[in-house]
Amino acid sequence: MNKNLSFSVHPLTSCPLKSFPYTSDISSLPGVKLSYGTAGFRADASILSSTVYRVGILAALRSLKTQSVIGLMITASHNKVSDNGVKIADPSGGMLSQNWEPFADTLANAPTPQDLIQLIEEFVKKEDISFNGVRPAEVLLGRDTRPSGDALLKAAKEGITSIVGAVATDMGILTTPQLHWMVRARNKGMKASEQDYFEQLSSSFRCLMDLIPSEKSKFNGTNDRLVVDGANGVGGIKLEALQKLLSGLIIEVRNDGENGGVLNEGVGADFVQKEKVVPYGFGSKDVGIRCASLDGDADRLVYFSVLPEGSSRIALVDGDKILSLFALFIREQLSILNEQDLKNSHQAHLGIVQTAYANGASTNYLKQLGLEVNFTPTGVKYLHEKAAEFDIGIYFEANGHGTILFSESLVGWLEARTKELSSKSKGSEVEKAALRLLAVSKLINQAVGDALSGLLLVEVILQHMGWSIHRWNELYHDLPSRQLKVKVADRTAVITANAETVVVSPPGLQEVVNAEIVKYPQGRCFVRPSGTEDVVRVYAEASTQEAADSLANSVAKLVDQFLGSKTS
Ligand code: 16G
Ligand code: MG
Repeated sequence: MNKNLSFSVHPLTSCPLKSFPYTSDISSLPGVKLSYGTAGFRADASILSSTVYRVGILAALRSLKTQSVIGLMITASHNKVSDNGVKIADPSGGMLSQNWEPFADTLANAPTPQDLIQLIEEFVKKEDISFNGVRPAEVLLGRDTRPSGDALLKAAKEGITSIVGAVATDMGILTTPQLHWMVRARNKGMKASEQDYFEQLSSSFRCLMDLIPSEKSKFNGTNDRLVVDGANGVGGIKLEALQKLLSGLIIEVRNDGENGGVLNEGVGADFVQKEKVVPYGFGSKDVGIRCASLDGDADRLVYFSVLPEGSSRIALVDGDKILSLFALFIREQLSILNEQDLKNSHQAHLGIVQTAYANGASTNYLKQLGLEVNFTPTGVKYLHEKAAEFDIGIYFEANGHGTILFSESLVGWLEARTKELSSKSKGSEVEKAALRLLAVSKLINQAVGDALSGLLLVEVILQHMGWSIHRWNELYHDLPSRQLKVKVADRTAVITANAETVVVSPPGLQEVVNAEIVKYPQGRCFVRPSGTEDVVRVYAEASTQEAADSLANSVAKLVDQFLGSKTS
């Protein structure tokens, strides 16, 4: 095939694709069908270069279309080290617009270079994408620590620069949330280097620390100590750099990839949350110490403490509990503002967003606090979109991905109000509450869930409350739950509604699932097709572990009966 195929993508727009390398591509492998899904394209790294090249083209086109800087991140998050993946950050720093996902899918699966060219031509025409000669496409590139990242970066750059005028800026090895943060900052005309990221996080952390009420017991002894499992990935390395700018907190990073540990192997937030055991490098010496775990690209965070029984078991403090801690703190500050600030014309609306995987006990707890709890399907893009509807929207998945979004109008109001209060009622409770909220909006990543910024916020809130990890974990007790995977002939046959809580197809399945659920006290169960694996997932919750296991097992059998086992 022609390696340097020159052609004009759009005759009217002079947007030529200069070359077409990587012709032996994943799309020609039998049985491989790529889907952008919830987390971008992921596969064994050895077959990904053409996909990454194509996503490079897509990123440059997206930049031309939006006239903004776009991000391209090379990572497979918590997958094994031999995998890699690629995903796009939109101008806001959020996930790629869902409107473009079908294009991403067809682009990645185009069987021949000619098909690819035709697809691009048609898409450019349909979307009316042109290069006006003034603002060329610009794409910021990031990659995690995977050894395959370098070669894939090269493929991405070639894809990007195959669009005339397009600029690919390599930002180096980064966490996924760092890249999203940088894209957002660039498009807002703000400083966007890694140093700027570290400075923003550390200065807002300092500000929150300074605002801790003096009567609250600050951490002492072992309590200012945190041990972090870095998943042998990029997060630990960045945390070590960040902590040099912090005071009032002693962080020990383990599994930082330095001592021969393998990325995500027996370590990391995904492992800890799913297996509920200590990650490698942790054990009985850590009983009683506050521990946290990041995933491979540091967009997930969970906490845990090692149980004293001498086993490898842990008390897991998952995304739901991080959400609950954040919600308590934000609610406290908002109620000071809403009740005590007479000038408060901006009664801020706080909304919580969870998925069906949130433990029912966490939802009950949040509702008992009087908070509005909303549900969306699984996947950050859905949670993020919903949270953005509120003045302050807090979203988390149980797996530890989440953040707090502040509306621009609330941030603007807080900025103005804190200025006013600093001259008229300096040191008042109202001023402190407004300053705290403003600092949280700067500390917590506004683009995407970020384990590093989330970790700093957890730490400062625990200090603010004077709480140990055990006190925090006692906020509520999780209902026992069980997750199962069912391999079926075609998982796309399962269609769900109401934020994945109800199966609408195949017909009749939900009815028999309901008939099972009613047999169990506090029973809850749902069935959904995975977005990342070729399986159907079953989640069940009930008042005892045996009951949760039994409910999950019976429903898994029903799924199997309705959908048939996978035939290879
Ligand atoms: C992806 C999603 C995560 C979701 C998970 C569910 C993003 C960035 N990541 O990792 O939010 O919880 O998929 O996987 O959206 P599943 O569909 O296989 O259950
Ligand atoms: Mg991740």
